[in-house]
Amino acid sequence: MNMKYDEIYKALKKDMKPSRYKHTMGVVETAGKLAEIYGYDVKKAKLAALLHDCAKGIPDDQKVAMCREYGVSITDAERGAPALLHAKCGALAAEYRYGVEDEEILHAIRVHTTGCIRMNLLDKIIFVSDYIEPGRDKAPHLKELRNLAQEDLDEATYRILEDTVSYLQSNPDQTIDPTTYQAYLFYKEERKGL
Ligand code: DGI
Ligand code: FE
Ligand code: FE
Repeated sequence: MNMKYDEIYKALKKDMKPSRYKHTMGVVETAGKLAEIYGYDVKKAKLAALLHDCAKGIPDDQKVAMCREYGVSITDAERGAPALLHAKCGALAAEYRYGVEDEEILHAIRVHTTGCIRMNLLDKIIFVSDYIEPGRDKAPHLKELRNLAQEDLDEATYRILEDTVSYLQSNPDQTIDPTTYQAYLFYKEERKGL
Protein backbone atom coordinates (compact mmCIF):
# COMPACT_ATOMS: atom_id res chain seq x y z
CA MET A 1 0.00 0.00 0.00
CA ASN A 2 2.85 2.35 0.90
CA MET A 3 4.80 1.86 -2.31
CA LYS A 4 1.61 2.27 -4.20
CA TYR A 5 0.82 5.61 -2.55
CA ASP A 6 4.29 6.99 -3.31
CA GLU A 7 4.22 5.91 -6.95
CA ILE A 8 0.73 7.26 -7.53
CA TYR A 9 1.65 10.48 -5.74
CA LYS A 10 4.59 11.05 -8.09
CA ALA A 11 2.53 10.36 -11.20
CA LEU A 12 -0.34 12.59 -10.10
CA LYS A 13 1.89 15.46 -9.02
CA LYS A 14 3.32 15.55 -12.52
CA ASP A 15 -0.09 15.48 -14.20
CA MET A 16 -2.10 17.84 -12.04
CA LYS A 17 -2.26 21.58 -12.36
CA PRO A 18 -0.98 23.27 -9.18
CA SER A 19 -4.42 24.32 -7.89
CA ARG A 20 -5.77 20.78 -8.11
CA TYR A 21 -2.64 19.38 -6.52
CA LYS A 22 -3.04 21.78 -3.61
CA HIS A 23 -6.71 20.86 -3.17
CA THR A 24 -5.86 17.15 -3.39
CA MET A 25 -3.19 17.40 -0.69
CA GLY A 26 -5.68 19.31 1.48
CA VAL A 27 -8.14 16.43 1.10
CA VAL A 28 -5.36 13.90 1.89
CA GLU A 29 -4.49 15.76 5.10
CA THR A 30 -8.13 16.16 6.17
CA ALA A 31 -9.08 12.58 5.31
CA GLY A 32 -6.09 11.32 7.32
CA LYS A 33 -7.24 13.30 10.36
CA LEU A 34 -10.86 12.17 10.07
CA ALA A 35 -9.74 8.55 9.61
CA GLU A 36 -7.82 8.81 12.88
CA ILE A 37 -10.76 10.33 14.71
CA TYR A 38 -13.30 7.79 13.44
CA GLY A 39 -11.06 4.73 13.51
CA TYR A 40 -10.57 4.06 9.82
CA ASP A 41 -7.35 2.86 8.13
CA VAL A 42 -5.41 6.13 7.66
CA LYS A 43 -3.38 4.85 4.70
CA LYS A 44 -6.47 3.77 2.82
CA ALA A 45 -8.21 7.07 3.51
CA LYS A 46 -5.18 8.98 2.22
CA LEU A 47 -4.94 6.87 -0.94
CA ALA A 48 -8.64 7.42 -1.68
CA ALA A 49 -8.17 11.15 -1.08
CA LEU A 50 -5.08 11.27 -3.29
CA LEU A 51 -7.02 9.74 -6.18
CA HIS A 52 -10.47 11.27 -5.66
CA ASP A 53 -10.08 13.94 -8.38
CA CYS A 54 -7.63 12.03 -10.62
CA ALA A 55 -10.06 12.22 -13.58
CA LYS A 56 -10.76 15.94 -13.24
CA GLY A 57 -8.35 16.81 -16.08
CA ILE A 58 -9.88 14.41 -18.60
CA PRO A 59 -11.83 16.35 -21.29
CA ASP A 60 -15.64 15.93 -21.11
CA ASP A 61 -15.98 14.01 -24.38
CA GLN A 62 -13.33 11.55 -23.21
CA LYS A 63 -15.08 11.09 -19.88
CA VAL A 64 -18.30 10.24 -21.72
CA ALA A 65 -16.38 7.85 -24.04
CA MET A 66 -14.69 6.23 -21.05
CA CYS A 67 -18.03 5.52 -19.35
CA ARG A 68 -19.35 4.03 -22.58
CA GLU A 69 -16.27 1.85 -22.98
CA TYR A 70 -16.58 0.43 -19.46
CA GLY A 71 -20.38 0.15 -19.53
CA VAL A 72 -20.88 2.77 -16.81
CA SER A 73 -24.33 4.43 -16.99
CA ILE A 74 -24.61 8.21 -17.42
CA THR A 75 -27.49 10.10 -15.77
CA ASP A 76 -29.33 13.04 -17.38
CA ALA A 77 -27.64 15.38 -14.90
CA GLU A 78 -24.25 13.99 -15.92
CA ARG A 79 -25.13 14.45 -19.58
CA GLY A 80 -26.01 18.08 -18.82
CA ALA A 81 -22.94 18.60 -16.61
CA PRO A 82 -20.29 16.11 -17.77
CA ALA A 83 -17.87 17.48 -15.17
CA LEU A 84 -19.84 15.35 -12.69
CA LEU A 85 -18.46 12.29 -14.48
CA HIS A 86 -15.00 12.91 -12.99
CA ALA A 87 -16.20 10.87 -10.01
CA LYS A 88 -17.19 7.73 -11.97
CA CYS A 89 -14.21 8.16 -14.31
CA GLY A 90 -11.95 8.71 -11.30
CA ALA A 91 -12.93 5.29 -9.99
CA LEU A 92 -12.24 3.78 -13.43
CA ALA A 93 -8.85 5.51 -13.69
CA ALA A 94 -7.92 4.52 -10.12
CA GLU A 95 -8.63 0.89 -10.97
CA TYR A 96 -7.37 0.57 -14.53
CA ARG A 97 -4.66 3.20 -14.65
CA TYR A 98 -3.32 3.22 -11.09
CA GLY A 99 -4.01 -0.42 -10.28
CA VAL A 100 -6.14 0.12 -7.18
CA GLU A 101 -8.13 -3.02 -6.42
CA ASP A 102 -9.67 -2.05 -3.09
CA GLU A 103 -13.43 -1.79 -3.67
CA GLU A 104 -13.94 0.57 -0.74
CA ILE A 105 -11.46 3.05 -2.18
CA LEU A 106 -13.00 2.79 -5.65
CA HIS A 107 -16.50 3.29 -4.22
CA ALA A 108 -15.49 6.36 -2.21
CA ILE A 109 -14.05 7.94 -5.37
CA ARG A 110 -17.14 6.99 -7.41
CA VAL A 111 -19.58 8.73 -5.02
CA HIS A 112 -17.43 11.63 -3.82
CA THR A 113 -19.29 14.34 -5.76
CA THR A 114 -22.93 13.33 -5.34
CA GLY A 115 -22.76 11.26 -2.18
CA CYS A 116 -25.20 8.34 -2.09
CA ILE A 117 -27.58 6.63 0.30
CA ARG A 118 -25.99 4.53 3.08
CA MET A 119 -22.47 5.84 2.57
CA ASN A 120 -19.89 3.78 4.40
CA LEU A 121 -17.28 5.33 6.70
CA LEU A 122 -14.68 5.90 3.97
CA ASP A 123 -17.32 7.38 1.62
CA LYS A 124 -18.23 9.92 4.29
CA ILE A 125 -14.61 10.70 5.16
CA ILE A 126 -13.82 11.51 1.51
CA PHE A 127 -17.11 13.30 0.84
CA VAL A 128 -16.68 15.56 3.88
CA SER A 129 -12.91 16.09 3.45
CA ASP A 130 -13.43 17.20 -0.15
CA TYR A 131 -15.78 19.93 1.05
CA ILE A 132 -13.92 21.19 4.13
CA GLU A 133 -10.22 20.82 3.25
CA PRO A 134 -8.20 23.89 4.33
CA GLY A 135 -7.93 25.35 0.81
CA ARG A 136 -11.71 25.68 0.35
CA ASP A 137 -13.03 29.17 0.96
CA LYS A 138 -16.20 29.67 -1.04
CA ALA A 139 -18.86 27.41 0.48
CA PRO A 140 -21.09 28.74 3.27
CA HIS A 141 -20.79 27.44 6.88
CA LEU A 142 -17.22 26.22 6.36
CA LYS A 143 -16.00 27.14 9.81
CA GLU A 144 -18.92 25.40 11.46
CA LEU A 145 -18.63 22.35 9.19
CA ARG A 146 -14.92 21.99 9.94
CA ASN A 147 -15.70 21.76 13.65
CA LEU A 148 -18.75 19.57 13.15
CA ALA A 149 -16.78 17.08 11.02
CA GLN A 150 -14.61 16.27 14.04
CA GLU A 151 -17.61 15.75 16.32
CA ASP A 152 -20.30 14.11 14.19
CA LEU A 153 -19.45 12.84 10.71
CA ASP A 154 -23.06 11.90 9.84
CA GLU A 155 -24.36 15.34 10.74
CA ALA A 156 -21.55 16.95 8.73
CA THR A 157 -22.43 14.71 5.76
CA TYR A 158 -26.08 15.74 6.00
CA ARG A 159 -25.31 19.43 6.33
CA ILE A 160 -23.04 19.36 3.28
CA LEU A 161 -25.73 17.60 1.23
CA GLU A 162 -28.26 20.19 2.42
CA ASP A 163 -25.99 23.09 1.39
CA THR A 164 -25.21 21.40 -1.95
CA VAL A 165 -28.90 20.85 -2.76
CA SER A 166 -29.82 24.41 -1.82
CA TYR A 167 -26.91 25.77 -3.86
CA LEU A 168 -28.01 23.72 -6.88
CA GLN A 169 -31.67 24.69 -6.43
CA SER A 170 -30.76 28.38 -6.41
CA ASN A 171 -28.82 27.92 -9.61
CA PRO A 172 -31.19 27.37 -12.54
CA ASP A 173 -28.58 26.01 -14.98
CA GLN A 174 -27.59 23.17 -12.65
CA THR A 175 -29.57 19.93 -12.67
CA ILE A 176 -29.56 18.02 -9.41
CA ASP A 177 -28.41 14.50 -10.00
CA PRO A 178 -30.94 12.00 -8.58
CA THR A 179 -28.12 10.40 -6.57
CA THR A 180 -27.40 13.73 -4.83
CA TYR A 181 -31.06 14.29 -4.06
CA GLN A 182 -31.62 10.72 -2.82
CA ALA A 183 -28.56 11.04 -0.59
CA TYR A 184 -29.92 14.28 0.83
CA LEU A 185 -33.35 12.76 1.56
CA PHE A 186 -31.77 9.61 3.01
CA TYR A 187 -29.65 11.54 5.52
CA LYS A 188 -32.49 13.91 6.31
CA GLU A 189 -34.71 10.93 7.25
CA GLU A 190 -31.94 9.17 9.14
CA ARG A 191 -31.33 12.29 11.18
CA LYS A 192 -35.03 12.61 12.03
CA GLY A 193 -35.08 9.01 13.21
CA LEU A 194 -32.40 9.63 15.82
O1 DGI B 1 -14.09 18.05 -7.73
P1 DGI B 1 -14.20 19.09 -6.65
O2 DGI B 1 -14.38 20.48 -7.18
O3 DGI B 1 -13.10 19.03 -5.66
O4 DGI B 1 -15.53 18.78 -5.79
P2 DGI B 1 -16.77 17.86 -6.19
O5 DGI B 1 -16.32 16.62 -6.83
O6 DGI B 1 -17.57 17.70 -4.92
O7 DGI B 1 -17.57 18.70 -7.22
C1 DGI B 1 -18.18 19.86 -6.73
C2 DGI B 1 -19.17 20.39 -7.73
O8 DGI B 1 -20.13 19.39 -8.05
C3 DGI B 1 -19.92 21.56 -7.12
O9 DGI B 1 -19.81 22.64 -8.03
C4 DGI B 1 -21.34 21.09 -7.02
C5 DGI B 1 -21.38 20.02 -8.06
N1 DGI B 1 -22.44 19.05 -7.81
C6 DGI B 1 -22.61 18.20 -6.77
N2 DGI B 1 -23.74 17.50 -6.90
C7 DGI B 1 -24.29 17.91 -8.07
C8 DGI B 1 -23.45 18.88 -8.66
N3 DGI B 1 -23.73 19.50 -9.84
C9 DGI B 1 -24.85 19.15 -10.46
N4 DGI B 1 -25.15 19.71 -11.63
N5 DGI B 1 -25.72 18.22 -9.96
C10 DGI B 1 -25.48 17.56 -8.77
O10 DGI B 1 -26.30 16.75 -8.33
FE1 FE C 1 -14.29 16.01 -7.27
FE1 FE D 1 -12.14 17.35 -4.86
